[in-house]
Amino acid sequence: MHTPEAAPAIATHCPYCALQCGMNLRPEPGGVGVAVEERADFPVNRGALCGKGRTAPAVLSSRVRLTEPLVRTHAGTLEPATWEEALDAVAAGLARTGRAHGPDAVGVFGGGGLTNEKAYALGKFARVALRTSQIDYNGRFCMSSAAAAHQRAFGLDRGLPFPLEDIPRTGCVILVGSNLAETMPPALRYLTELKANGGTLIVIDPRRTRTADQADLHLAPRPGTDLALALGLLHLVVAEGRTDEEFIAERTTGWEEARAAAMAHWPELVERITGVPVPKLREAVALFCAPESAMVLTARGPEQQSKGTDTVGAWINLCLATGRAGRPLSGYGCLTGQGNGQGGREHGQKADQLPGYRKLTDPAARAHVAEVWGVDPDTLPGPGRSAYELLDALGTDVKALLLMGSNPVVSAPRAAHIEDRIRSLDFLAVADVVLSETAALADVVLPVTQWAEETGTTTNLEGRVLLRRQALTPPPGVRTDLEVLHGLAARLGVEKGFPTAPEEVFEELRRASAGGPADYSGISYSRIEAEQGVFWPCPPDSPGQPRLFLDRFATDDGRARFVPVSHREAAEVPDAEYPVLLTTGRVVAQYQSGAQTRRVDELNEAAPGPFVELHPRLAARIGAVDGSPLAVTSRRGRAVAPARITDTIRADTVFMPFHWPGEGRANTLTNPALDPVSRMPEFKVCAVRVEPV
Ligand SMILES: Nc1nc2c(c(=O)[nH]1)N[C@H]1C(S)=C(S)[C@@H](COP(=O)(O)OP(=O)(O)OC[C@H]3O[C@@H](n4cnc5c(=O)[nH]c(N)nc54)[C@H](O)[C@@H]3O)O[C@H]1N2
Ligand SMILES: Nc1nc2c(c(=O)[nH]1)N[C@H]1C(S)=C(S)[C@@H](COP(=O)(O)OP(=O)(O)OC[C@H]3O[C@@H](n4cnc5c(=O)[nH]c(N)nc54)[C@H](O)[C@@H]3O)O[C@H]1N2
Ligand code: SF4
Ligand SMILES: [Mo]
Repeated sequence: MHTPEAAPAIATHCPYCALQCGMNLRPEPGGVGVAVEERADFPVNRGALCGKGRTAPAVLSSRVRLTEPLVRTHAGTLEPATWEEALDAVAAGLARTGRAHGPDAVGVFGGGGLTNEKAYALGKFARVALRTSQIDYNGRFCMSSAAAAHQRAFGLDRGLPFPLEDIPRTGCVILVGSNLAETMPPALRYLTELKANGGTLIVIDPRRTRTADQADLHLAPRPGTDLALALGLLHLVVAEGRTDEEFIAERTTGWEEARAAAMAHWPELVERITGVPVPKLREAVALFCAPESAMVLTARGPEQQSKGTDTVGAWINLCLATGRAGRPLSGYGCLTGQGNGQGGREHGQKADQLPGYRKLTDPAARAHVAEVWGVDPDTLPGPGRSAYELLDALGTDVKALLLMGSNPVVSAPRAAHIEDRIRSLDFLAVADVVLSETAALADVVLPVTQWAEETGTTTNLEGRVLLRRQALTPPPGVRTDLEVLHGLAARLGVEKGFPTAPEEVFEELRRASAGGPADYSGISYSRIEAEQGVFWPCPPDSPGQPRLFLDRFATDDGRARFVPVSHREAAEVPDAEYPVLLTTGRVVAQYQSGAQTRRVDELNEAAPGPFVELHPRLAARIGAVDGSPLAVTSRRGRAVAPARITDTIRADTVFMPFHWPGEGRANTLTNPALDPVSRMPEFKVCAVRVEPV
């Protein structure tokens, strides 16, 4: 709608996923809302948006969001309070617990949707204002296995070592456990362009998804068997003489051990484990090895397993053995998920980490960051627990929690147990934009501003640092997360060091990250705007690095490291009592725990509630009727949701999306078995029983 006084559009990015699509926001006359407009100049999405991005302004409405702080009364209800009362109550609750039980009795839980500035400030708040080691965040549930495998093989974790624009120009892409067509719809274009250019696409997913529909070859392994599959392909590569010996000799170490491990996974064995026929394995190897360049991209399918790190390692080994890494248009990459899934893992809200992707256990890193923070390095705590272990410790070792940017009542594995743990806390404070299922359990709820109402940077799945500019004045009753941390720190006796201006925080982050693996010191707000984003690492005067590892890997000797890995079973395998495999994931119209998207009418109409996807053969065996309720039971609990019968899923597997609370909550069922390296829970495979209600 055009009016004479229409304000100029402001270029920004979507609040949701890691694609961080560019969009323009035009403030509506009167300053109460914004309209989303196409932003064709931003290269990642070139104007295209999915339904979530298009409807994001609906969550800005005061009808669905929090507009005043809430404090729990003696009668047990949440009632409106002033900001002074609310912040006093939070500071008192956290300080009381710390005094009574020591600083590590106070926990902090963050989110990969928080901007770099917020993630940085939250990590600093935990270590400097609370002096607790007990901080982690929901990114642990997201890409932590790929991050760990990246570190192990390449010495550096940036999700994609190349920009998305390289994808259409490579020869073959293996997409492992990513349903891009639903989880990053505008990125599907890169795959259709790949095919138009003569490249081939292999999709590996137990379901024939809308993404798999695009593939030249679709392999549908049993959930939890990707490790065997990757090893089987490597076995064939060796057996067929398709290794790149020159690359292996010049650019890698550890091949002999990795080769020996792969040779134990002969094709017939792999067929038995995965359910993928040997001829299809051979076809995949032929497609992958024929062109000059090729890529492997993984997402949550292979990563959210109790062996996710080794599984990603096996895919990296395949790339290294065939010389498809550290070369133009070739490599391994992870499609990170959350809006700031990349930056959120770099600046210190992770249990073992300091800003700039530095290690909390590294004395030089501690000294550098302590100097920026103006504290004695000896006062910085050591590493804490991982996300699930932290949530599991609530009410026992960890008695008070500050939560910012996650809704674990819906999204954590074994959610009924985690909900109990959260209820058993002495004190819970939640900063959120809506009254999420977790916020509803809090003693104090702090209503915060949203993407269009504040300024901050995110780092998208390519490692491209982006700027979101404030486009609109927030409602009077809300504050920014940075103002919350400033107010709490002051009440805890730390007057300085928690500025509220995002750019001031970013300037400090630049200094704190300088010289670290994720070096942002050469990046500024004005540079980001002038250049459509800047790729890290970016020391001063660097142009930024869209493409990594072309000359050397980030290891001490510059060589990539093969890691010898072998297949092992999922933590839980089907048996007589629980004979079916459950896997979980997403649908296009809902985002994560649904806290935001379940408040948007258009999205609810498209995806109104949970369901259980199952094959007609399984349906016939158990007597399931399409649309009728099914009970799904695991060792953790029972969930009920309507059956959705489709032949696009394996007959031994059912699928549930995890976006809803209540009876149909998928995470009531999931198994919190953790990967030993990344501490990632096994969201993608557990054993269940399925029966009509
Ligand atoms: N619409 C929407 N988009 C989103 C999000 C959202 O919630 N909704 N969340 C964002 C975030 S944070 C993330 S992390 C990404 C996630 O993006 P994706 O990883 O694409 O999403 P998922 O649906 O979790 O899983 C992808 C696929 O893995 C398959 N899968 C299940 N088990 C296995 C297995 O054992 N092996 C293999 N190979 N595949 C398996 C599932 O069938 C599913 O199709 O999406 C981002 N985008
Ligand atoms: N079964 C199953 N479970 C899963 C997964 C799966 O595939 N299967 N995937 C996992 C993955 S990959 C992820 S990433 C997690 C995500 O799950 P969650 O961590 O629960 O993520 P969200 O639902 O995005 O929760 C973000 C919360 O923070 C609020 N919020 C948004 N922006 C801000 C902000 O700037 N400041 C503050 N203070 N609050 C904000 C939102 O309103 C929302 O309540 O779920 C995991 N759980
Ligand atoms: S694909 Fe992701 S970033 Fe793009 S509009 Fe949709 S949710 Fe937003
Ligand atoms: Mo995620």
